[in-house]
Amino acid sequence: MNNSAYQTLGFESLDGGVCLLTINRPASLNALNSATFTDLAHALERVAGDDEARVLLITGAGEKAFVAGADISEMQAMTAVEAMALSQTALRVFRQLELLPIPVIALVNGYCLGGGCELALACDWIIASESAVFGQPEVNLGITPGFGGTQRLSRLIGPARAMEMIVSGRQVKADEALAWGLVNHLYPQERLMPEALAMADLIRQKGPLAIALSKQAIVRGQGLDLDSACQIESQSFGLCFSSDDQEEGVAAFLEKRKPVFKGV
Ligand code: DAK
Repeated sequence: MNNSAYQTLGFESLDGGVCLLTINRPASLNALNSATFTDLAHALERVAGDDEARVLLITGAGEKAFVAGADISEMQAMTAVEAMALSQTALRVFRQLELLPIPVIALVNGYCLGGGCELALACDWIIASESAVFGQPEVNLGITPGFGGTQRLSRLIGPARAMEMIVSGRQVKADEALAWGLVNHLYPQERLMPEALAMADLIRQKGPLAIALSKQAIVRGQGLDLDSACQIESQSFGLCFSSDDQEEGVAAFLEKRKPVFKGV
């Protein structure tokens, strides 16, 4: 069912708790403008407040691009103060995305450049079509990445590879992105959505609370030293033992049946 009311996004609730967000500005290869960030913030609130939501998929409309960057036409007349305000908005929205309590998968179906690559990096992992192209080409425009790219890209693929991508602005093809660990899996374009839905189906059968706590430990642990990060894990682990889901999961295993999790 398409229940989208957005100017720049498609928002659909599919069966099995799957939410699908489609960046929908195909005439500009789904470039992110200010309206997109407003729409995204609102849509993410909806997802966060939806108790039935289990997985969020994010993709781009059409077959040519996931997102070809921030909208360059909007940048032309921007003052320094406006540019920083936009960067702050984008950082806030991408962090909102990163902190959702459900897994978020980016389905990269073509160009994934600049702000588009930064959007994909704020998702939990990326799957891509074999023809996808990644890049941080901001240096071509005389600017730096401004939506978290210098940090999230370095953390994911290491500083040397991130440095190469960012200072050269070169386009990285899908197979290289896979080898570098930027992408988890590559599929033919037409398999991208079915494979994402199959993964969503697998996730949906697991305990939602355990998923939310695992995700939180991974995301919040990224910025911490090992000892502090492991403390988050330990507390999450302990918390699970106050949940119905933990009782159900263990009982189901011992009774040789499938668990029925409720997320509490
Ligand atoms: N913004 C606006 N329009 C774009 C666009 C973009 N990023 N990318 C493509 N388009 C538009 C094209 O202008 C064209 O529009 P029309 O001429 O048809 O009206 C249409 O999409 C189709 O594009 P092309 O005709 O160029 O298609 P091609 O197949 O020939 O080339 C391409 C595809 C992806 C290689 C090419 O379009 C391209 O190089 N696009 C730009 C890629 C890029 O440089 N992206 C921006 C990276 S920089 C900020 C913080 C961060 C950022 C910005 C500001 N602040 C804090 C203020 C981040 C910036 C970036 O993302």
